[in-house]
Amino acid sequence: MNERARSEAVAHSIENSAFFMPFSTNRQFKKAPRMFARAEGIHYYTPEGRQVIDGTSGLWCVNAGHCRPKIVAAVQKQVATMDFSPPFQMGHPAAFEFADRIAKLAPKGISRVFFTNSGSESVDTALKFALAYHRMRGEGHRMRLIGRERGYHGVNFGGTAVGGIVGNRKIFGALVTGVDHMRHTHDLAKNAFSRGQPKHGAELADDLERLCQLHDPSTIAAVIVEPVACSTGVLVPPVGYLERLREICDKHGILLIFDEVITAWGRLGKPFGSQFFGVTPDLITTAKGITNATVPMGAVLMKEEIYQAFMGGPEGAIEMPHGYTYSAHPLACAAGLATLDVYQEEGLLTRAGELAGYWEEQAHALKDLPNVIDIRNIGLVAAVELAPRLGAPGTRGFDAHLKAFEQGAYIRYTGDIIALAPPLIIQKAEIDQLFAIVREVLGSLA
Ligand code: PXG
Ligand code: PLP
Repeated sequence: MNERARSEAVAHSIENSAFFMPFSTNRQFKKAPRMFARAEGIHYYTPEGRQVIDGTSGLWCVNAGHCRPKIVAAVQKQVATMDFSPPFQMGHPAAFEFADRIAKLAPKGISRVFFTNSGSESVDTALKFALAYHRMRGEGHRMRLIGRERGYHGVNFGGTAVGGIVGNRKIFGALVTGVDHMRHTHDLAKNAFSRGQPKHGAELADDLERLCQLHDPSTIAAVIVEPVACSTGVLVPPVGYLERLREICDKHGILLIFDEVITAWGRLGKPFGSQFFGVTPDLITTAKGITNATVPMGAVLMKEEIYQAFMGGPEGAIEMPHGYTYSAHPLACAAGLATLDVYQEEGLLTRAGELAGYWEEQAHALKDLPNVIDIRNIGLVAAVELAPRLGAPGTRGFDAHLKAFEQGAYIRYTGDIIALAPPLIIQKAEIDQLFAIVREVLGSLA
């Protein structure tokens, strides 16, 4: 087969492929596929060999950059040594070692780790832990779960229910009962072009107090928020907001869960976003960067007192009837241990803090471009919000994504918001390259 015949055959097989792509425009995509074939460092390469700078760390997960030799070698060695080990009533050493190393990096007081395989599983696991914890303590009347408008907590039933993105919820029926939502914190009128945390909006946390008055606090088990809501367009918490949520939860005996699927693993310049903001939740959900995305994995971290609440029954009893076939999978643990080595050897868990000032300057320099109505940033994350086209919201964001790919940068978009979060190994000159492409793309958009 010659080159042309081969590429036509590939195109035909993609257009008719059985693959139902997740969260994608299947028909549109299959007619004009955008494919990656290889990755290294901060770059992807298309099947034709074109280099594309990874502006979003895959999906906010490849924090140490792609195909890091140490992580690759660890996974290769593990798969040839022991492919799988049952996690229920059996163990393998790497699972215990990895949990202990994670606990050492966690905020003070957070000392125990439960493994899952994704952020979505972490969220549903944490919600179940919250309900069960209250019940263990004789407070089984705490059944309500509070999320926030515009929150993203993955796609399982619990996470979809506490999530606050309408399009992700509306076609899935009643979801989970007993869920309510606080208002989101996005306020362009007061906070547009904030650098780091916006000044206005701490009082939005009082929405939790309002829900406490409505439902009675004794019915509420937990509140879950992303410290920075990244998927929904990088909503940075106003100064004082997270502190206020913590206060209200303490006052009413409600558990506070921080969903750190994205904000952990150095994205904000600390191991966990909780440490960056100086607010400690009761439970933390995470995933993604925990293994540098090499092997799927997630985790729920919890305070010692939550763990201890489960340890009061007879010794022969299973303390938590919950877990996944692949919890603490040997390949994931091997990848995770090697990932922590790379993070620590290269100082990647604090590097975003060193780059944040430069990153912020480069991001906000896009302010003069047409249709830019907001720029926000924190750690090594930035978003550019574009005015929607009249009658066609979301098309400007999608066009930016397409054009950037053509120009050599992979960037995420949600509606008309562009989100940037490159691997933490990125160099200043490469930050310049990324923003040069974004500038050209946004400048050329109708
Ligand atoms: N919680 C948060 C805060 C997340 O960001 C999840 C839970 C779910 O994790 P899993 O591993 O089940 O996908 C996420 C995931 C995007 C994007 O483009 C963001 C996520 C996933 C896919 C795309 O912003 N976040
Ligand atoms: N469905 C069936 C029929 C199963 O047997 C299992 C696990 O044994 C599951 C679902 C759950 O799968 P996992 O543990 O991979 O989440």
